[in-house]
Amino acid sequence: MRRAAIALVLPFALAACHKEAKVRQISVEKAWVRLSAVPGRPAAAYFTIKGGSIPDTLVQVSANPVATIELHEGGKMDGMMTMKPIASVPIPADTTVRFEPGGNHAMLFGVDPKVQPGVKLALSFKFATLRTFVVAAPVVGAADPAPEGSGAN
Ligand SMILES: [Cu+2]
Repeated sequence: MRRAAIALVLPFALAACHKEAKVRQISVEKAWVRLSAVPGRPAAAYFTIKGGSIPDTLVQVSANPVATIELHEGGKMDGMMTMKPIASVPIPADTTVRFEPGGNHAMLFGVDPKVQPGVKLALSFKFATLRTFVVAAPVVGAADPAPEGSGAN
């Protein structure tokens, strides 16, 4: 008798628990890649990271057809575009962090020539929590506008 009562109560308890523990996960959106005008020169990747309920840190971006990808901090000094490599990028909780032209970006060195405008490049994003996302990033040419819906046009 007692056992049956517990069995009845348990599903409700689990449901309530589930609701309260609803944690928003970090997400990577609107990723895209712009190739260099000069073959063999590095390409740049842009994307938007939406922080989850728990702070995290972007530590690596990688892709199979790319030899090396560095995170770069972009800025301006004396009217000139500048950039420098950064080891990681903190993603505070509930904060949107944008990597966009003129600002922070990922720099793609040694891009396989088969990566051409119109294809999608599978970019892998690794976070300090070991969470990893793979996002299909549309590739555009150097003079092309940013892809529709990328937030950069
Ligand atoms: Cu750069």
